[in-house]
Amino acid sequence: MNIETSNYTMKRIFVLLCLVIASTTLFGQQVPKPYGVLPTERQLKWHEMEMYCLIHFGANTYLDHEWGYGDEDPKLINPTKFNARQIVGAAKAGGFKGIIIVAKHHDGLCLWPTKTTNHNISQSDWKNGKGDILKEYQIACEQLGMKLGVYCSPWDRNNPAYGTPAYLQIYRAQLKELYSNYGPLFASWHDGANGGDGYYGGAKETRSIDRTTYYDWDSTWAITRKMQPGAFIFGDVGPDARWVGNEFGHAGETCWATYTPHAPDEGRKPANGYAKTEEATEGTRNGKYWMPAECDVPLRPGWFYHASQNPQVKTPSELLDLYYESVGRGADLDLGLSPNKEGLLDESDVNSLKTFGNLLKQTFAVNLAKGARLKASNIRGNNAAKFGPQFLLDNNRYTYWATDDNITQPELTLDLKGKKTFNVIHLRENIKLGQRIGGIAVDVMLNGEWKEIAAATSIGPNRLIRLPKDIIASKVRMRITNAPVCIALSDFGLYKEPVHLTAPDIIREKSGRVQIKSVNNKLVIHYTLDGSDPTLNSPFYIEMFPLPEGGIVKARYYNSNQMAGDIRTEIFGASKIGWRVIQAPDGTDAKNVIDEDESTNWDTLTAGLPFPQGVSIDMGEEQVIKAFTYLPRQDRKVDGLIDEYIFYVSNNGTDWEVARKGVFSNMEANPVQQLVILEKPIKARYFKFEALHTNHGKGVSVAELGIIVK
Ligand code: FUL
Repeated sequence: MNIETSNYTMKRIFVLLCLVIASTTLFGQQVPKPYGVLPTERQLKWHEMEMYCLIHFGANTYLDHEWGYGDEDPKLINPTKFNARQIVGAAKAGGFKGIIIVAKHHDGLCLWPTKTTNHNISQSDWKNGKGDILKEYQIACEQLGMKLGVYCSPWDRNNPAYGTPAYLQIYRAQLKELYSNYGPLFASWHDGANGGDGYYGGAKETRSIDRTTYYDWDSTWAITRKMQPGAFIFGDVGPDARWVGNEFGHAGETCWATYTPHAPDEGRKPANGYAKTEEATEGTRNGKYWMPAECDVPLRPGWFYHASQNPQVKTPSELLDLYYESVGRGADLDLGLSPNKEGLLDESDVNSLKTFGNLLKQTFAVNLAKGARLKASNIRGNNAAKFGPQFLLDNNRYTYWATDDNITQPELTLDLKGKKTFNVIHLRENIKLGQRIGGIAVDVMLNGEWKEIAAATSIGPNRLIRLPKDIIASKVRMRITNAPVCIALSDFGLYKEPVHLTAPDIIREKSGRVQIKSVNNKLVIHYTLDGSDPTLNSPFYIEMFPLPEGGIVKARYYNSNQMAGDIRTEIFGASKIGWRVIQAPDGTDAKNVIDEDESTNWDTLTAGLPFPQGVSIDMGEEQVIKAFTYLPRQDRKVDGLIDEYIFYVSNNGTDWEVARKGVFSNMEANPVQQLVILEKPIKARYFKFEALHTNHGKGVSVAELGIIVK
């Protein structure tokens, strides 16, 4: 062989070798093809946040309202002790990563000194008209390492131009001020409540807008993108995050990050305030957009502060439940905080946040799967260094275990090297490659056999499975049961939620007696009737007791180690024993409004009756009525929610005197009990509650009515 031929052969061999090496390594290194629509960088950052807060404060705080009409005097606002650090610090202690400030709510009152309208904080006496609430939050966020976002309500019940094209320019100018003066924002939040009656500069009329066209959202989003490229935009239909469709804080058990929004009327374009939001709770498998769900829910029943709701601050365990039902299902949690008239969060709110934050920290401090021997049924291209299951345990959301293209139902076994006790399972996909997995199951080895302990559907950015009891096992198996393509799973965790005693339920029976329900007979219950927090020295609860005038009942569990649980507080109105309905609209039976049962309603929805529609009650004896309560239907259906009412009293059941007339706001999104305090206590034996209007105008549906005498 001459030198030339040998050179030629050598070259060919070399080229061939390179090809072989390249093809094996290429295959072994080729990342799986992304599946479906993908999140943007901005959305990835949003997913990483998981939890933030939404802060409502304004004229409503002083007037005990949820929605202002638009004619409120800015002078009402005077938060003498306002301390943004206290509020931002409490959110941080709860594990939240940022706060969104309601800079302007539907009443149009701007909490920053805007140049766009006089209806702003500079017209108040707070800091001699020199204050800027947004600025103080910005500084507090910077100091505490928290992110800042803004909510500027598109619906403005104060602005005279609302409903005309001129208002749109004002609204955009407001956004521009917010985008320019408060540093980098992480959120631009836009609610869907739009149009209706209002002050509108003195016009006092109803203004409706076409929700699909009026706001020309695309042009507004272009401003947001240009001025605040890092901010995610929230709305009913995104574009970056969608409303989950309720204000209870629940995502669907199955919840896809992808979503195809639909308009209520076929063929029309969905928009903010004009979408079939009930579909958003679950989202859409293989949906058109990456538009994950945000679960917004207030820490108290309402979004604004109401002293009457002080006993109803959600307990740490209730917050934990919400966490599993939102973040645990791949959504983000947006928790509403409501500073009081002084501009501070009440101590009970601060404490609940703190205990919740500690519970989260304790639960997720140690991944019990760490250190396990892992065995995967398949590893992509046999390339363990790049796609092995060890990446499930490295605390990195984007490194992952992947399988070969044709392997869609792999298994992973974990030898925990000894018995471990856990009650929470965590899974996460590398969502940079899309939402791929549609079902998983988890087994543990018990007496030499695999036993399924959990199963779940959508995984995506997060899936937390809370087990009903502790599992003790040394071998765990995870099976992918449904995936259209090969998997790219980034995290697997086993955790132990610490023992934390939830609060017992307190109910009043039809008999008028109060019952404190125990879920566990190893726990004892202590309770109080004077508003103080129960301690070990408070009376034991043994049996039901009467509470004829109503009042405040507080109860909590203690375990044998004297560990105290969360406190449940219930406020009862006068007992309804001896009450009877003396009048209700034709053909309807209204007894359910006084049966002490939240799950039964009186409704006139199909009766086709004109408004007003009311029910009159004889309480059997004279009472001193201080306030009344209206509990709307609690079955999550949205017809028959009363938004305008009259409350009458009478001493003979025939001659009626108006005691209060008013509106209930935000009933569709947040149908919680409404408490209306009368201007002065009134003595009467009869009362009548009349609906002047309901949300869809069809008829009424009422779960319960009550009166407060103490
Ligand atoms: C809703 C509003 O109507 C409520 O008042 C509250 O601000 C909530 C967060 O969004 O759409």
